[in-house]
Amino acid sequence: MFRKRSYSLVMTGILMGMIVLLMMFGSRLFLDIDEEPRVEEEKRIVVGVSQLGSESGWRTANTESVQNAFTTQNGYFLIFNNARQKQENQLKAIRSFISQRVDYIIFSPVVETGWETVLQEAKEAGIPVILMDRNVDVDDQSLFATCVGSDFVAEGEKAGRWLEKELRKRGYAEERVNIVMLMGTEGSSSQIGRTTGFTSVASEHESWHILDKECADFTSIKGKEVMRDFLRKYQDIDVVVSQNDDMTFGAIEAIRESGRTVGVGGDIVILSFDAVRNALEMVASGDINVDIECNPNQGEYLLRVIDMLEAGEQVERRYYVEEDIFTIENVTQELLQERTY
Ligand code: GYE
Repeated sequence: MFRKRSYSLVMTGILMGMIVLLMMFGSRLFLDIDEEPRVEEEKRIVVGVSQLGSESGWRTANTESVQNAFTTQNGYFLIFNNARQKQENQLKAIRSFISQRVDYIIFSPVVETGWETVLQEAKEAGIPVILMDRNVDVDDQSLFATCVGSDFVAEGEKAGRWLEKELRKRGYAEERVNIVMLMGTEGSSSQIGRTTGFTSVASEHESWHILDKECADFTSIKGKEVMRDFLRKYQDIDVVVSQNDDMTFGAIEAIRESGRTVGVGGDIVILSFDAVRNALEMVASGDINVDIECNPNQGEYLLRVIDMLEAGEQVERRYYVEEDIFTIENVTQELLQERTY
């Protein structure tokens, strides 16, 4: 009896031991399986990107460049938000990035003013902010780590210098030239810079008359509307300076509908900005006289900046992307084929 009980006790002990071992081993297995990706995820750098909208071909290319850079393969977790051209949406997105404790905030500010409070909040949370494409107008420069984008004043000046040369070439240097300007989103860096750059060159020429300048929000629809108004108001427009390709497409439609012609050999000279592929095709066919390039491929630059910040290196206050000028003379078939946007 005694023996029997001790036998069953031993058996129960062995059985329990086996169950415990199985549980330990089994749970170890499960832990190993889902622990590994969790470690990987932990190593990823979380980046919150507040894109200002999707108003233009340029913007679509810029978004693609960012999304192609901040991939999981590159070690990132990207939280992307499109603000649809509204500052309040950007403020909301940035605040949500702060509450999610992202590692970096990248944002393309729709306008330059009104960012102090939210940038202060990011600073207090210890999250570095990198500006992309456009700038902010703040007194405290420590509110952002750096900016990656274009020199918009230089772009505007390039347009002015090109017109100067073109008029000289045509023998019109001293004659009256009537100019209208289609401007981008009011208060945005690209609008401010391109306007400043172009008007500073214009102010050197007494014969240049800027008849009007109006905002058309960088969109094709508004570009067409504003151009239509200009054509109704002014009979003698010689030059259109349009601050992006999308507005240019709309403006050219309006000009043609009014019975006038554009481009090389046409009634109205067209100066545009961005140089997306559709526009470059129109440069090649002579419909747009000149396109001042604005480079949307900023993802790679942003990756490099974050690498530097991660390594504790000092970063510059600004990084400018490389940009060119296109006319019928240098838009080749190869360039058009290579253009990814
Ligand atoms: O030129 C325009 C876009 O800020 C450089 O914004 C950017 C401008 C670009 O909508 O197409």
